[in-house]
Amino acid sequence: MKAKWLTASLLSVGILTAVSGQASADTTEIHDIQGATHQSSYVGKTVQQVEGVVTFTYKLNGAYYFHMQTPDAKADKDSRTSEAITVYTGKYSQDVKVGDLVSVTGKVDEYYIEGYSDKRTMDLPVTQINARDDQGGQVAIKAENVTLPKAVQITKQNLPKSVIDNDQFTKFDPNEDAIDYWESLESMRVAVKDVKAVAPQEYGDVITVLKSRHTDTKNGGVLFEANDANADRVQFKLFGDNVRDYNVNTGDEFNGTIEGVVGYGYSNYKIFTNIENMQKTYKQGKATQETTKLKASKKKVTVGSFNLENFSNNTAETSNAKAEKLAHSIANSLGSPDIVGVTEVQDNNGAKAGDSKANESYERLIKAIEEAGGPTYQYVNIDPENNQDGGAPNANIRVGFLYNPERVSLKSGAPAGDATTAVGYNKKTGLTVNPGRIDPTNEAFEDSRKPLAAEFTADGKDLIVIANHWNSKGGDTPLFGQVQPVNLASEVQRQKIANVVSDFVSDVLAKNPKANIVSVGDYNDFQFSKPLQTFEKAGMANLIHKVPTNERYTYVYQGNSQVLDHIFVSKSLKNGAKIDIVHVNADFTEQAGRASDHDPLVAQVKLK
Ligand SMILES: [Ca+2]
Ligand SMILES: [Ca+2]
Ligand SMILES: [Ca+2]
Ligand SMILES: [Ca+2]
Repeated sequence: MKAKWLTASLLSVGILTAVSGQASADTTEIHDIQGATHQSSYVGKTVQQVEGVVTFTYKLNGAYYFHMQTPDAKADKDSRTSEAITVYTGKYSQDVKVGDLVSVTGKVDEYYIEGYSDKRTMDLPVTQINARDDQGGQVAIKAENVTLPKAVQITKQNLPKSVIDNDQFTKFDPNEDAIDYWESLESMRVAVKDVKAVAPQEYGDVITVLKSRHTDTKNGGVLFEANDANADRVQFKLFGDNVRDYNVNTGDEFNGTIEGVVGYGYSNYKIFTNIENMQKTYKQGKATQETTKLKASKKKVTVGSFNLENFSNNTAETSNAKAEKLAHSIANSLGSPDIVGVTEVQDNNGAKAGDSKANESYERLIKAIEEAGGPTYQYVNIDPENNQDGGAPNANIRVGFLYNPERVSLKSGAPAGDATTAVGYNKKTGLTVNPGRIDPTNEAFEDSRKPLAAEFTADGKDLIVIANHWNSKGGDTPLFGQVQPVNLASEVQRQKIANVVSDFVSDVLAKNPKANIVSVGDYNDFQFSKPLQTFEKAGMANLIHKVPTNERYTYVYQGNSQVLDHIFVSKSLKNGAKIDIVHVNADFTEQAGRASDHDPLVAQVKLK
């Protein structure tokens, strides 16, 4: 069941009766406003002359903010109540600086400062005082160069390890729930010593864990698992120049103490700090881009899978550098697989205009692979109907195949399918259209990619390959969000898609139990998820289970290493099948060589 935190917390603290008389002019302290709760009981009230020391000043999206914190001598004895608050001053910067003791008058608000368009229904708000002088607010400086309140040390002892929330906000227990822990420190000065990055820098954020904590992956990341969302990740939001160009990769270390203030944005609590504080403690880690260990074999077929992250022939949107890096990955890092299932191939002009033809996009990639030393691939594609398959408007992302004609051929006989014709299977002749889309008019695929099936021939044997790009996780509520437990809203459609693709392979396997089938792509879900377990039950073994645990990820989301891209094989191919995830992207920034947000993978099978 999902519970709205707002309702739960309102009920639990009984704020409807708790506030009367608290907002008198000279006694209101920040910890009164914050309370031991996510939702201030002062919302909507004007507070007068609240005092605090300015600890951090910044500008976000054209608006000015500062954090102020109660001097230590006046703090309450309750570690659950934050002693700091965010002050919003609007379009004009108040002339305050770090170390000023200020007195602030303004209206208390729980505000969604920074986030996606759905932040009001997904995220947690930040308690702030609106001190805009054009809205009745006032900020007065009482003293300068005041000693800053002591930073709270974030340590292995006090940082919750495994629970984000386990009580739907009915209990405010910062010792147990990470979501309450960070809220108890909201806007406050904190310090953390010795951390290591579990993701590459992105959008100016660096996500870490304490250095003393074990990590799971070969490059130093932490795995997202069925019962472990790594509650103890520590995220930094960097301020300063060129923070989005800061080259931090998974496994890099920060040795020393980093101080900052706690904020929240884009679904996560973050420590706001200046980039210099990270730079002066930085030590490069050991992560390097790798090359597949699978050795080519004349008797076996290799099938790769690669999400190209919006690749088109529009050089204003897809740079030559990106094309070259993707091509190098396919030709060299993946060892030029005989067949590559590709996702997020856009139409020729990308998002610039409609028209879903993609011949130039494929030709661009094929030429780049050739120039990178790979074979001259051919491609298999069905153009979708314009703007019917989701993704960026007018870009018409779709799945397709590259294949090396020196190694495999597209099986002849059946006509090519089109955007709306469903592919079927005949035991004697194979796919009824080749290539063909799987049940493309089924409502399961509304505004999403239709899987593409193609039948190849290698050494006289037939192989059906399916390329998938199931609907994204958009719509799921965030881990550190207002809906607890997390609501996997997007799984509903993926389950429908899983059922349709499962029906297709079940039909093939019923007619031909020995059929060679490989299904690849970006399934946008985990090996332990219900949709992917459904697909396994249809007779498709997920080769991901064969990948060593420390390499079992193709994507890093908010510091959690996870598998979204999978390769499944039918029973006839399972024995002896090999798989390798080739880590060239997910752990790395663009400066370090990232070409896509996903790592590619490759499997090797012996056709029966
Ligand atoms: Ca307190
Ligand atoms: Ca708060
Ligand atoms: Ca709890
Ligand atoms: Ca287009």
